[in-house]
Amino acid sequence: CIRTYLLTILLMIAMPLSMLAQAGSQSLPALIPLPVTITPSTEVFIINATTKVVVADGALNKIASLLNGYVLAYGGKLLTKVTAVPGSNFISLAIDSTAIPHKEGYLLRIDKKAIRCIGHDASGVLYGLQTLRQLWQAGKGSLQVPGYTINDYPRFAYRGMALDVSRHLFPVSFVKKYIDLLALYKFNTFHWHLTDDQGWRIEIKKYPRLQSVAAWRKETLIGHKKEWPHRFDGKRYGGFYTQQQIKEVVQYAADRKITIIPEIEMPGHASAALAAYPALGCTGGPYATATYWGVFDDVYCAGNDSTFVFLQNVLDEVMALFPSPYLHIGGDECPKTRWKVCAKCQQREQALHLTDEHALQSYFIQRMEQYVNSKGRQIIGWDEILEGGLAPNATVMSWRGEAGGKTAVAQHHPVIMTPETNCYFDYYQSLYNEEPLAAGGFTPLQKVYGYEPLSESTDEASTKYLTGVEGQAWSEYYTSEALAAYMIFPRALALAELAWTPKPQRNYDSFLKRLRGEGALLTHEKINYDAHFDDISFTAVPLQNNVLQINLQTAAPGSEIRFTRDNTVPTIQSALYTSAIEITNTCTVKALLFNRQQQPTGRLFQQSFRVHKAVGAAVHLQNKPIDRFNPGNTTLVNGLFGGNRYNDNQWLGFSGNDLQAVIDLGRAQTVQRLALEVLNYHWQRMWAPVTLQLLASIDGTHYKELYRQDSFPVNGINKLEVPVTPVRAQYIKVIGTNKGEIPAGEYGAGGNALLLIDEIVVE
Ligand code: NAG
Repeated sequence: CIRTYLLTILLMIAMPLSMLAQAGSQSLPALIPLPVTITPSTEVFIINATTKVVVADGALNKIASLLNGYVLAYGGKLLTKVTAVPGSNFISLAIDSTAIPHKEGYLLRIDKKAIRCIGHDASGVLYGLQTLRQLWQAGKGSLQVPGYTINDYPRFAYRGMALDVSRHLFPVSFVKKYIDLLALYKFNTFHWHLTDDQGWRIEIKKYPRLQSVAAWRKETLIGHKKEWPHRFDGKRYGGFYTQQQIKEVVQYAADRKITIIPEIEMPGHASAALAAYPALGCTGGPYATATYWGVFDDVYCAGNDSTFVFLQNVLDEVMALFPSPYLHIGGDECPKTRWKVCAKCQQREQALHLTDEHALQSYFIQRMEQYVNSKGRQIIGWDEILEGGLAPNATVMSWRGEAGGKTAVAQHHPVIMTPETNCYFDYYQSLYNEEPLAAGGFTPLQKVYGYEPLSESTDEASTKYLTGVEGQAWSEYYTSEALAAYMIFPRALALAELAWTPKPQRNYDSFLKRLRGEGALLTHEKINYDAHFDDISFTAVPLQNNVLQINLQTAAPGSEIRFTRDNTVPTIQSALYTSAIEITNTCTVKALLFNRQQQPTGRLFQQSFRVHKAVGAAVHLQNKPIDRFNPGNTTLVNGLFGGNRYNDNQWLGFSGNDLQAVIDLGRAQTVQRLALEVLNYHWQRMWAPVTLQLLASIDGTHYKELYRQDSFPVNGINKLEVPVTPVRAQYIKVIGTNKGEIPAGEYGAGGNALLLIDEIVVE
């Protein structure tokens, strides 16, 4: 079609330039996201006290004022706005949708006489200025800008970041700062998660108890929920944004070309609202605003019409505050426990011939969608809204992987991808022990950067309905502004580049180089970002004959790694890492980075390896692990134990089938000890096996049971160390019976339990 043709032509023009930029990536300016094309020149423009801002177009007045704010913040002087173009020393802002064909696109030209910023629209102009803001070097009273011609436009129309203010509340000042940063990195959507079990954060005038009751919780859980017994801080916690504050934030965001999508959760995650208005629940309460994290059985009653009246009234006030064409109405994690036994819900199901509670949830969402649509707005929901049938006009936010997104695309619904494996910024970002407490998963910067939405599908429908990506900032563990910033940045920058920059131009090494430059800007913006992205990382490769090869890596330029294996902290005298280390005994490798001045930098790397008889042995699995937990069979024998950042690529997971692994030691040996780990973490659908058996065989046919265990009491990682009467064996078999279907009343009830296992130690 003509569009693809034009696109191809454009790409042909764009490619050589961008490749030029790539080739000289050494000299790429610290721009994030990387623009489509950058052409450097040798000229320099100086922004000084006499520089004029040319704004002929009234629509750009506010943007010109923003520019002034940025200039002032970086040590420049207030610039005078004019309408006529002077001979030189000016920054001109203009909209020209013919010259700049892409929505939100811009052309920024910097030479010694002037800076010209032309946008397709006002957003484009603003983005040009955000690029400018990343280019200039602050001086005393003036700013130096290196000469460039930059032609730029976004890859995706939807570029979002969320913030959960229910679990922890952040002041308006923080929200504004966040919006500033989102604009700086060319995001155009802020998804504001305003209600949840642990607190209702938006003033709704019609329902004062949402302010006096739902906005408050008695106390807050300390640590992880899986730790037992639970400990609470004993401090009443809460608050909410007044409608006046919300208006102020909405305006603030609009000035920065950011749309705010408010989220009002339904039918689940509703404990706080139910605490205020117990008649909205199936049992009538009493209920309390939740004091810990997770999923709660008490949800809005779907059989009670007053639930819908309440939610419609709430949404009326919400729509009056937020001009966004989209409203997020949640839809995730709604247990059906109460609905199953609620007379009103059952009556509704019968009256409407609904097959089950999923259909009832679908009815709930569709009824709300109808209402929202009748007000000229559209809904967005988490991918659970697919279950039981999608509401006709809904947009799906795919978080439990990409499956929901793919299904919705196939049904021709718009989709926003935010798979938790790559886009959840409440997960740990490194395997270092000193990371602050976070949700269980592991999402390092590189994994965010490397995400490619719908990578396998190239058909037109997929690309057409995939509107963009979003990063999630769930705040269970964001106990302060500084911690929130630490968890969100720089992962949000990786996402920004994924959302904006053309796919062929994305390159992690180039990103890291620019990120190091960007650090100064983030520091200037007083953002407590996580600066550990150059820390040492490692891989462990089991070789034959029980040898373990350890590779240490860092991207830090000009740094060297020194390491020890004797448990001491490395010094400048310790061994220099030049190539892979081969270890043949159980030990802890400690390593440190030393800079050009031979000073240690970064955090101390330490990792224990258990070298045993099965390291490097062949592993045969009877059943295939599920994709999400299938880092390869050898991870069972690589001397490393899976950790509590359960997607650390060590655990092997089985869903809908049993674990049956056979380790072939290559020759008969004496075995006197076995060890392994299984994970029991029900809130993540992870269930230890019903029965675990360890067997040994000399010929691979006749097995003898060495050990059997039927209960795994630890909430979390169950570590088994099993001394056995010495036996000659070449084959070790491990059988774990899967829990199967998750029982009623448990998280994910009715779905498949996950059986996770790591490292089968044979000694
Ligand atoms: C999910 C919940 C969310 C929670 C988060 C923590 C979604 C759509 N729902 O269980 O309320 O804060 O994970 O990672 O993410």
